[in-house]
Amino acid sequence: MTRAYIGLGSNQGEPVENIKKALKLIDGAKKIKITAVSSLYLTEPEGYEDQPWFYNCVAEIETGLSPQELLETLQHIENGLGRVRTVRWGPRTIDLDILLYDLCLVNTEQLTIPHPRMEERAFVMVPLAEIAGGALFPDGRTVNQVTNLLTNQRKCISIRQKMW
Ligand code: A4P
Ligand code: MG
Repeated sequence: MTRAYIGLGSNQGEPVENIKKALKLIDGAKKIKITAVSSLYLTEPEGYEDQPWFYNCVAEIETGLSPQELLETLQHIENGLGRVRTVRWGPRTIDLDILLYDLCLVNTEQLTIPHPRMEERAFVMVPLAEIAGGALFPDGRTVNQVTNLLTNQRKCISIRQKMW
């Protein structure tokens, strides 16, 4: 079994419900168990700013799936929750990103792990640090160390403690 971290985000439809449903589907998927979930955060949009604020959280899982299999499972769940891909970085019912997968570095056409933009994003690093401050990046830095280097000032407000 491998420990991995998934970033969840939603800003369309009913974001809190979308995230709750996604967590249930992740935990119910073959060879995945959720072991921790951060608080829920209300976060200022990044990348494409003319869209509603996001709801974000991070889940820790144990999985017997390979990184590629995990991506396929998460995309299946995204599609099941009605995700339609339009604008890159634009509004979405649910976005599920693989942040870290043990200490693995993955660089394929479909998959980059650690997630390439996570280090600069408060909406990823703050919830991740809440549940896994001591977790390691493949280069040996801890999540807390990377989080302390954040210069991004976008707002990230904890709004609800128990999502799981
Ligand atoms: N892909 C590559 N690496 C990964 C990975 N580690 N995890 C590929 C998941 N997917 C990965 O993703 C596009 C492709 O990325 C996938 O087909 C997969 O093969 P997508 O989910 O279809 O499209 P996207 O989410 O629009 O693009 P991307 O690049 O994943 O966007 P981001 O970086 O996830 O940004 N602001 C706030 N406040 N909160 C947010 O959650 N999210 C985004 C999306 C922008 N701004 C945001 C938020
Ligand atoms: Mg994505």
